[in-house]
Formats: sequence, structure tokens, C-alpha cells
Amino acid sequence: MSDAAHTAKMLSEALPYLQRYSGAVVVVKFGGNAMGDDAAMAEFARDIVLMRQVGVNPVVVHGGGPMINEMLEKLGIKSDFVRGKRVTDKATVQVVEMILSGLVNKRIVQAIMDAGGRAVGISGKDDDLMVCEADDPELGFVGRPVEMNVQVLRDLYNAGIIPVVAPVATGMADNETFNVNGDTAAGAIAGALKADRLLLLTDVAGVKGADGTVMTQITPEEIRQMTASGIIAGGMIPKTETALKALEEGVRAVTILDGRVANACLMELFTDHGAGSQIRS
Ligand code: X2W
Repeated sequence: MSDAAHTAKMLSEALPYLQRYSGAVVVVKFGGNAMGDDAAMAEFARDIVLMRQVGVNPVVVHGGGPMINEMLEKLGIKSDFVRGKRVTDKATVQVVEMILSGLVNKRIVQAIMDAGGRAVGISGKDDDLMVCEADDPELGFVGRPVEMNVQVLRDLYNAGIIPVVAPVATGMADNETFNVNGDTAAGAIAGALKADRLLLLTDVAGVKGADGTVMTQITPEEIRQMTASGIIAGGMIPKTETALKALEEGVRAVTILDGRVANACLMELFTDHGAGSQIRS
């Protein structure tokens, strides 16, 4: 088959998926480990703009852990993680906000604009999108979302603008800033929007079962059993916990997938094969 015929066939095969997701709200968590170089960033942005072009309402929520680490190191600030979350003191939270709301957020906004889309970068502070309490006294200024005000996101996507959200939030008291785990923030936003899909883009292929291969479909019950038996461990735990919570809050399906794979989001939404591990009841 010629290249042109192949491309036309692919587009034709995508029709049922394009129809299914027209008007859908898809929250995409773009983790720092999935970001890669400028070419990978440009490709991610193209996928997001394509989603928007075919009538999906994408909402991007990003991380940036490795970029925060790099700046903390430059500044000589030591940083520890407890149960997958960064212990965050006053000096650290300032660096987190600078890097996430500044550097990383604007890099993604710029990439989406370069791909021909419209994007506006905000953080959980803007319009009180995500109001937090301290998650755990041991972690300092790490926030747990307690109040979500997602109308600003609807206003943006209804106007044709792709929201890009940094996981930094306001506290209940004045002048508090919280560092929120990116997966937690994406799950809370997807739950509050009752999104059709939450895609968690990371640097592993998905959730591995007892035999070490990636499971393509998993139920919440299987996740609970695999966590209890230690098959799901380490950095995967915050992701699967986020997935279960988002499903409870009304998200239809959550997929954990490798964001470094070319066109990961498109493969997941618009092909028979999908990508990564999809969790749904
Ligand atoms: C994260 C926020 C960034 C993040 C941090 O300080 O690294 C907490 O751990 P990735 O790239 O998605 O890991 N916050 C509380 O989640 O980045």
C-alpha cells in the first residue's frame, strides 16, 4: 500500500474513536520524567493540539520533579521524599513554585502555541482552582486538595483554549503555598470535572502483573489485590491510588502509559490497540 493510501486508511479507521471522543473531557498528566527533550515536547504538544482539533477538550496537568531537583541542587538545598512525596519546607516550596508555575508551565504553553493551538498556563492558585490543606505534618508544605473550583477550566476549554495546570495550590489560610504531587492534582481535577478519561503519562509502560508483563485492562479490585500482595509497589502506588480515587469520583477510565513513546495519547484514544494499562470497573 502507498504511504498516502496507508495514511487515509488510518484516518478512516479512527472515525469511530473520533466520534466517541468528540466533546469528551480528557485530563492528561504530563510527568517530568515523560517530558524529555524539545522534540519530544513538541510531539506531545502536537498530540494535544490534534485532540483539541477533533473536538476533545484536553486539560493538561504537569509535573516537573526532575526539574525541581536540578534547581534545588544548584541552590544547595537538600531534598528528601517520603512515600513518593517531596518533603517541602518554606525555601523548597518557593523553588517548587518558581520551577512548576514558571519554567515548566510556560515551556508546555509555548510548545502548544508552536503546534498551532491556544494554551493558557495557570496553577492551582488561579481562581482558587485547587485549595489545599497540609497533607501530613511530616511533609511540610505538601498539599492535599480539599476544595476544587474547576469552572475556570470549563471557561477556558469552552473558549477553545487548552488549560495547562501547574500543581501548586493555595491553602485555606492567607499566603500559604502548597506543593501538590502532580498525579494527585491531575486526579483531583479529573474527578471534579467528572472527566471521560484521565491519562497519566510517565516513564514506564504501565502496571505490571505477577508475571512481569504490562496488563492492558485492570479492574479497581485487581489493583487493590495487587497492592496488598506487593505486586504494585514504589512509585506506581501514588498513580494507582490516584486512579482508584478518580474512578470513585466519576472519571470513566484511567490509563497509565509511557509518555516517552511517540504519539502515546493518540494511540490510547484513537486506535484499537490503545497503550499502557487501562483501569476501569
Ligand atoms: C512534586 C510536584 C512535581 C511532580 C515534587 O515536588 O516533585 C510532591 O512531591 P512529577 O514530574 O510528576 O513527579 N510534589 C509533593 O509531581 O512532578
